[in-house]
Amino acid sequence: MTDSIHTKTRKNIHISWSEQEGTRNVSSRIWEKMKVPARSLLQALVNASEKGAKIARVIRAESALLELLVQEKAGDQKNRRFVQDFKTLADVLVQETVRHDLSAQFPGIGASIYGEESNKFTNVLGESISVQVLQDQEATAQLLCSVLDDNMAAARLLAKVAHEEVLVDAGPELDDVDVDLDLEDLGVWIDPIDSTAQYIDGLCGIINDKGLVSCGLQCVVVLLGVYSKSAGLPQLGVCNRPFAQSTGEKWKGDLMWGVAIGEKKVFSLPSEKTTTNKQNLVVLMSQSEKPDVQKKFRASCSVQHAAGAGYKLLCVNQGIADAYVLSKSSTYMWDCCAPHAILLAQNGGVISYKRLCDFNGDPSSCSELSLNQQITYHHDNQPGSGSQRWCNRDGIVAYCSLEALQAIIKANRDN
Ligand code: 2IP
Ligand code: CA
Repeated sequence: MTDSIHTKTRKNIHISWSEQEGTRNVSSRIWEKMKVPARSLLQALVNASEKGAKIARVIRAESALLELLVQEKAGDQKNRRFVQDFKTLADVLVQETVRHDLSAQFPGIGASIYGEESNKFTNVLGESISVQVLQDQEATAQLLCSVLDDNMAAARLLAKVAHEEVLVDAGPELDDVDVDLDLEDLGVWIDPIDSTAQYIDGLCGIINDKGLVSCGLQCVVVLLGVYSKSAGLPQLGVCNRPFAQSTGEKWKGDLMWGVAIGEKKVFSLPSEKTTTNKQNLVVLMSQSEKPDVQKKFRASCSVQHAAGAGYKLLCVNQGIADAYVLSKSSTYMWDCCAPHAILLAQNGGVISYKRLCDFNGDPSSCSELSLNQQITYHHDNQPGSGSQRWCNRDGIVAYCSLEALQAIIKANRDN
């Protein structure tokens, strides 16, 4: 988790946005608060997620970089000068690239971007370097070289993709995102590479009859979520799978986004969800879920396992599963914020597992529970220390609709 501090963004500056996303003109018009069109921010998130996905793919495709990842798996040659491993550098580079690109387009937002990883790398002598994307490719390459044990070839490859321009067609639904956001109220959670264990293993998962993979590169997701600092609720989310489909030697990615700002709910899939042949409610769980919780749900649901918190959440977004139930505190705000925004856009949601167990009302009245008990993402309000401050300590229950939540309440209670 980075040590970002909330700093006040400037007032009295109005940033106007051209219809061509990515073009910014700062005018002297005075506004009380800095407003940004949600559409521009979403397009920037989509582009940044794709750059993150590219970095993840390049590392697996380029032998100079893959070797570093594989060495790490073998555990025999850790970076001699720096304590951190290459996997951490890959994560941090994705995170810092997103921070750099968003900050270039939205001045002031950088201080409100929080990621899973600290960007400080420390060597055995206790000297530290902050990994950042700098003003140009060469400067970034030099900085990366210093944490890569002077491996300039690897540093140049990474710097090249970090500085590439990426513009993604976010789809026709983007036109419906016609609301503004208050820049000062926004916080961003980044999980640069979720399912890192699958990423390092690098295997191709096999799709089962439910449309799911239980493990493999397909479970890797870049997660970018924006939340409201005042309300704590997620508002924009982009989930990008760098390895969605294997086409021979190459991987093709896919992404999904959603917007839930007050009454404005838009997401990037057709409203008709994927129809898989489901007879029972499909509930995703971690392989390490408590046996008694698994048993309880197995009585009336089809319980499926898959790696990756982000991937399981995304499967609920995609209609492949109806819900994801986790009784333990093993997810963090950066895992959930982005897919949670998409679920809210779809009239689903994420509540804590504890709230599910505590709810003793009629299951048909679960709309109250859903309306008032969504998990929140406020940065400063969490007790505890270290990364535990940002964990979802009471577990999570993600559901695609109120009907699914109702069925989950019944399954949890009846058995
Ligand atoms: C992990 C990753 C794990 C998940 C865990 C997350 O994030 O998604 O796969 O456990 O909850 O925090 P599981 O696969 O059992 O659901 P990361 O890979 O970023 O550490
Ligand atoms: Ca994660």
